[in-house]
Amino acid sequence: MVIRVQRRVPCSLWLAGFFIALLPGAVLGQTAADADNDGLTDTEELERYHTDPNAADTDGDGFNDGQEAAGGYSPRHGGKAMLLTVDSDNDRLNDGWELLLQTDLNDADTDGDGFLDGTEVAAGYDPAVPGRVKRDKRIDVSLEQQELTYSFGGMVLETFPISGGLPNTPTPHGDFTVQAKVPVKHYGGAGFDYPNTKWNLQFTTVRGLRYYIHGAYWHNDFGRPKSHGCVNVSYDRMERLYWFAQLGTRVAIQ
Ligand SMILES: [Ca+2]
Ligand SMILES: [Ca+2]
Ligand SMILES: [Ca+2]
Ligand SMILES: [Ca+2]
Repeated sequence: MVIRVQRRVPCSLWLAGFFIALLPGAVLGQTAADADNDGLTDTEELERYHTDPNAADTDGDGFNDGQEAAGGYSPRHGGKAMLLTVDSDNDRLNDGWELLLQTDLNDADTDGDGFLDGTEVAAGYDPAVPGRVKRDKRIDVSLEQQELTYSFGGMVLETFPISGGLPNTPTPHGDFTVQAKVPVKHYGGAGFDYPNTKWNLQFTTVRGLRYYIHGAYWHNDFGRPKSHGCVNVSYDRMERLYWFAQLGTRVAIQ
């Protein structure tokens, strides 16, 4: 019986089995064990998500931990709390970005250098390496795709649809930087009036007109050109991008 099964195993699987046999049993056990069968390994639960490895639904909201994590929901905070909108350790860095940047979502100062994880990211320093180790921030806008991506140290934090300029009021192309952060602005012109517009990142001035990436509360048509030349972002996303961006952060618009 055993011999028959072995004969059916392809050569590549034989080799894989050989190398797996060389691994210490403890390592195999750690990486594979999922005691509560919720889709997250015990190690992921203990070291990354800080969920209960023996309870499939740590926050008791009816969805198991693995389902929630895969869908971008927090397995710790119940209901429809998203990983991007909760901050388990109150260090100003949301749980979603902590997982991406491999910091500890339950330790406010992962690298133990005296600065909160969120403070380090806001200032452009690596929160996982002690001291002042700089990481590159950049914002990329594709007008063709009507999409914005921003990254920290090469790690993409978010990608989402935007609304750039309409054909008669195009968004400038080029390599820019964040020149000013303006919390609230009043946009107005012929046929439009948008007071109290939040989270405005100025990136260039052309013929006396200042151009911004900013929140837009007056439409939900992201993914299609809509603006008078600025880059419109939905409010729920713009607050995080505004927090992330610093004066001098690169803005590439193509
Ligand atoms: Ca588990
Ligand atoms: Ca749950
Ligand atoms: Ca945090
Ligand atoms: Ca730190």
